[in-house]
Amino acid sequence: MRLRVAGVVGARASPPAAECLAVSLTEAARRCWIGLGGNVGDVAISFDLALAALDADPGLTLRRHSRRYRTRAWGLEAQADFLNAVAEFDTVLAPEALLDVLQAVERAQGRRRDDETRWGPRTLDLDILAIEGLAWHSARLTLPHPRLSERAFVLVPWADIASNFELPGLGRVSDLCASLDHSGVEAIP
Ligand code: A4P
Ligand code: MG
Repeated sequence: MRLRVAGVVGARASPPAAECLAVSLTEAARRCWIGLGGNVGDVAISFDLALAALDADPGLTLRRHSRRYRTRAWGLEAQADFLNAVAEFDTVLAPEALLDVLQAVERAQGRRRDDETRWGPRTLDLDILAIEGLAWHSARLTLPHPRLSERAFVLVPWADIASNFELPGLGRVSDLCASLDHSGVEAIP
């Protein structure tokens, strides 16, 4: 189909709009990885509902997800253990549009950012870990996620599903994962 369209483009000054749209949507789909975390309420159910809501979004297709892990709190240690996982999607959304979708799903699962402290307890946290082939920096969003290489609670589940993915300038997920202490990160049977 794309070859046929390319032939048509060569034969005409401008291809029909529908063909242009089909080509640009095909080319815009990118793989991305979302980190899920939480330690308030029934987090396992929040994860199920969040994955279903994200897969139902027209801009996202769920490909697979990691096992779930019980993890010792990082950053602010005097709080309950977290549940963590990583999910892989294909997306046609622009990076900040993807962040908007994630934050809407967080709110639907009871997240109230105004009541929180940084790194403190939360119902559901959805972080964009990386979008393949893309680096991004704005006031709202940094990609790849700036703190991921310090976090076993991200890298251990990520290595379940994308151990060979190479983060430019940082290395492979499996190598980053191997360089960290995994204590306090336990797969849930
Ligand atoms: N933001 C910038 N880049 C991104 C990105 N790549 N993905 C901005 C998502 N958001 C990004 O996020 C604050 C703001 O960061 C967002 O509004 C967005 O505009 P937040 O989720 O409220 O995070 P935070 O607590 O302020 O800080 P940070 O460093 O992003 O923390 P995390 O990653 O959210 O960590 N311990 C364990 N064991 N497991 C956990 O899941 N999570 C946290 C919170 C602390 N300790 C934990 C865990
Ligand atoms: Mg976050």
